[in-house]
Amino acid sequence: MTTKPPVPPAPDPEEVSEWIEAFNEIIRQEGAAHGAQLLDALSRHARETGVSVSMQLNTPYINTIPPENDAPYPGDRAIERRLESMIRWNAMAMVHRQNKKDAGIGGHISTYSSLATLVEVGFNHFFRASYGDQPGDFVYFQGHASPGVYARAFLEGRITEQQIANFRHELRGEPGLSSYPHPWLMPEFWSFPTVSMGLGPINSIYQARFMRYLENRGLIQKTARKVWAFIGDGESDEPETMGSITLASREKLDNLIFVVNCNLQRLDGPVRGNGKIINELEAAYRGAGWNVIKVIWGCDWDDLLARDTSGKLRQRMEECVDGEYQAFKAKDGAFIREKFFGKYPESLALVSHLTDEQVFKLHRGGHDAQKVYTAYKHAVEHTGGPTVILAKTVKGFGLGSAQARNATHQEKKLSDESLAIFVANVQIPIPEKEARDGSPYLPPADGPEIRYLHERRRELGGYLPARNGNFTHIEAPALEAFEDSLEGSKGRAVSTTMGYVSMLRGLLKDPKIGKLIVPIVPDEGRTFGMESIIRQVGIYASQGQLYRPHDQDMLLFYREEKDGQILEEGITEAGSMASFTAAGTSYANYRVPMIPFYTYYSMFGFQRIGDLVWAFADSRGKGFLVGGTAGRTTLAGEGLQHLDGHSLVLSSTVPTCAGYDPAYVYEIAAIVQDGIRRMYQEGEDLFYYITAYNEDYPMPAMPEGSREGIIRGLYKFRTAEKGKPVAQLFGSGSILNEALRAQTILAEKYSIQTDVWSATSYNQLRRDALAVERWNRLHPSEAEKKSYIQTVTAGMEGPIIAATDFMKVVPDQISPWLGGRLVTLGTDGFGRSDNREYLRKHFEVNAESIAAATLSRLARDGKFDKKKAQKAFKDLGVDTEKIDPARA
Ligand SMILES: Cc1ncc(C[n+]2csc(CCOP(=O)(O)OP(=O)(O)O)c2C)c(N)n1
Ligand SMILES: [Mg+2]
Repeated sequence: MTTKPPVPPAPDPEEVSEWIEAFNEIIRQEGAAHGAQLLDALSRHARETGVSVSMQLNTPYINTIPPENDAPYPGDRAIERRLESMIRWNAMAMVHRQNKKDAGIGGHISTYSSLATLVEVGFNHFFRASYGDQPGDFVYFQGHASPGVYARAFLEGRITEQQIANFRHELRGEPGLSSYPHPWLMPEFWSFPTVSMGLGPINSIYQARFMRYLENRGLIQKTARKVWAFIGDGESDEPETMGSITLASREKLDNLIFVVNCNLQRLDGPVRGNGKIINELEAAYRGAGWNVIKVIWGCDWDDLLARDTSGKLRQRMEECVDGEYQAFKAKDGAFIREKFFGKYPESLALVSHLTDEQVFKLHRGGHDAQKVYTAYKHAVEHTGGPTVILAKTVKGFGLGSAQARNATHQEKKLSDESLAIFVANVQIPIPEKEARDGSPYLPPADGPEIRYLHERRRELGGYLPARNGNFTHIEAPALEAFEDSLEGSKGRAVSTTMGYVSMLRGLLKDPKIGKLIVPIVPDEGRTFGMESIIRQVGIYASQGQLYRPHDQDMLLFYREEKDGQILEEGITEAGSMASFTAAGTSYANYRVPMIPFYTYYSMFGFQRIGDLVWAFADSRGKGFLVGGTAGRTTLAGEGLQHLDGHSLVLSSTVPTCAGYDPAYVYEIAAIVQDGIRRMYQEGEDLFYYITAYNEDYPMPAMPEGSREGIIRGLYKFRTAEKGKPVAQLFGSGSILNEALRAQTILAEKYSIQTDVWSATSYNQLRRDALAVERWNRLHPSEAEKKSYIQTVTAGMEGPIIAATDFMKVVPDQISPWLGGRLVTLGTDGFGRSDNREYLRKHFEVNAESIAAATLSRLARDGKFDKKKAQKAFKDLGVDTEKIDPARA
């Protein structure tokens, strides 16, 4: 039994006030900084002597920056207010009208209404569109606030009235507007897809780090460019949002500013009804070493706080939980007076001179341009680390009966009356009928507002958001430059992973493109034998190497350098994917066409961070994902969680991802060479997923004439030795070797001749066939075209037995064009811990299973004796009665 330590008696209040008085005296005489130093020294001393002092990560629930430090506002507040009202109106009207016209088309009005001031202050005073000839700031907008961003671009004349009328109507044969930020859909407007919660924040952190990487490697000029990320408070619960915040402080990313729109609500209700999200986030970011600026109260609270000599107002601010703060804004001034101020006579007295309406209108900090401006100014001037601004706002701000309600997020349209009232309130000069219809308002081009708007943007170097996908295309190295990979291993047993790593080493030496290569690994470099690359180009470390590594004297020591080229991300596949995204979109964001190679444990790729890959594709990212330790039977020993038999299925779901499953190193070289050509020379929006295996076997030299087939997905690797083949064996990746062994077994034991084909990409074969099929469907009066797979298989004899180390559905992708000839062997089901021999036997993808399956099919086709086929299973050791591995 444990006994609780006795609770010490609370300190005597008189004793406490004596200490406070003495401390105040020090501050009066020596200043606040001196006071802070003394306190620091005192608490350090206390800890050293064993006195436990609690860590204070929260500051009082008031603005971090006191009113006396408010920066003078540089803009014309009256004009900015009018502009903001117009933008608010147009954003809301656009969503409202669309839902009136097309019920259920959706859209959001409440996110932007809470965010408007936060982004408008940025647009008018901070977001630079360029730095000289260099690209400007990067702004990650909250995805659901897109209507507001469109509404501003409409006033700027960058989005037409027709587009506004086609918000969420992208398929009408006229330009429309995508629901959310999607570079794929609006490639000249959006750069950063953010609408999947959490992806914007993590991508923005790694973007800021990648900016430093490019600067430190001398690939871009150092500028004052910032990465701004606007994030929801609800979104902050996503692990991706805050999972990498220590990287930002560790890397001293003072080019990064997070603005958390703390409207206290998410979709269903309050983010922290029973607590305070701002305090929770403050402690987390402060603990992680960020500069935290809370913007909780607007200027109209300054006077109340100055007169709060009793401290009761501050006490009330501390006491209330977010559920109450939300309710205050959903009710009215009388309610706030009674429930908030009214709890103590002292706090009630502070608002006795205000009407209920004035009490209701006391601003939250995030709706006060002055407070927001001050916070932003401090943030951009802060050096040595990232800043987070926690801005308190009201969800659905200004939407009358829809403000701060639990259902506010889902509000798509207001009543026609509410719209008319809104327009009258904020003085948008449109007739009531148009207001009720939700017509957009465009003030005269030569009026003060529009002139002001353009002037501000001119001052800040242009318009945002804007994406420019043009870049100076680079010439891909010729295939001959990959000579080492093409000539085979001369009998030495190596894995495709090893071969890939040597190929990468060669590419890094390429005089033209070597410096553009970005090798990325998530603490798996040694697994893939990449130590030599670490030695060759070093690991990027913004501080260089502050220690002498223990293995300094060894050839392959752990080399960290300020201009190192490898991004060794540690154990974070999400972070590594975010780096891959920053690098793979660098051609558009920085005008530097970086070529990332992200090499990882294939199981922890698409399945773990698939949504980041989807956003990468949306961003028109380029580069190579390389799934090492691929294949459900090739990676020995690791078992169920590690054996990957489906990354190729998942990669096939991404429209711009070309998935390849090469068996030999020369195939990888041919694929990579063609990939660089297509992505960086031809400028195609495309990226690659390539599997790499760790089974060692001799790598043959590239056969004459195989290049096209490798790229298109299928080529003949070994012709039947004696006479005409009666069946075809397709193999991919390391299982191609099993197909080759099966060819020998069939020939030697059963006198069955077969051809063996390397199927490098069922994904490419299928996409080509689908496209041809579609054309044929749409053009019945014209001569039918043939897809590559149809052309190649037309001359083949007999059934096709396809074996893969992935799920059967991978080869099955081409079955519609094979007229029932396809028999697939694959690795459906959970993996096991064992060696390759037993794994392949279990999953029925070994040579014996392939040979037996061939005989079985020939028997069904009447080309082989049925009894002999049945006996073959026994002779070849294939258990016909064991449990189906797909369900085992
Ligand atoms: C990964 C993911 N899950 C769920 C959603 C659906 N969703 C859209 S907005 C939203 C609530 C957002 O709340 P918050 O982040 O607080 O933003 P606010 O609109 O309040 O500013 C949800 C759950 C999504 N977009 N992405
Ligand atoms: Mg919210």
